Amino acid sequence: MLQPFTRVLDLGTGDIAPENRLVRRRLSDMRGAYAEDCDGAQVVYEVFNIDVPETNSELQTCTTRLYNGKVGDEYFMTKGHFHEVRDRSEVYLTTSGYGRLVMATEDGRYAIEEMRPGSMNYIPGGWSHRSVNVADEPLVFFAAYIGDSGHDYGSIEERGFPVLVVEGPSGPEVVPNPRY
Ligand code: M6P
Ligand code: ZN
Repeated sequence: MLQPFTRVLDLGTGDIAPENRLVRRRLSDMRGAYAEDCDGAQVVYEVFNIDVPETNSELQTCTTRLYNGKVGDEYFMTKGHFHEVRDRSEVYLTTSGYGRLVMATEDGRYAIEEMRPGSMNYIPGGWSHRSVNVADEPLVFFAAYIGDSGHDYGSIEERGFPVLVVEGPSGPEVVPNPRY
């Protein structure tokens, strides 16, 4: 049995004190994710994790700080993943910034939900998920998911999501993904 514990989350920046593990993804880690080529050391997002055993009796929790920026007309976004254990669900709570949560099923259905301070997005089992920063400031959100979920990036790396979120003349637009 785990010992109870407390962490302190900075709602504006997403920093967790003390954090156990930091994942940092740069443009060079996102190659192939955008229609246009990207490369370089610029940081796209950071994930601050609180590590607990990866079992279905625990909840994994983390915050993501997704910076603002674009590659071509596509906004900075997370890689996106299915859970390895497909039926595992997840909850997001946005604490700062504005974005879109793009979700898709393996048979090609998709859903897009808004992310803004206070929004709680529920991601049911079976839906892949990617967050997209559509504003001029970092998007910060807290996530909690069942401990044994795992991350499966395979199919997303191959064909992406059914739709892309791009910057249009009057703001964010959802367009079909030609590669899907
Ligand atoms: C959220 C959670 C994490 C995930 C992170 C970044 O915080 O869903 O599990 O790792 O976003 O997304 P990705 O792993 O797709 O790069
Ligand atoms: Zn997930």
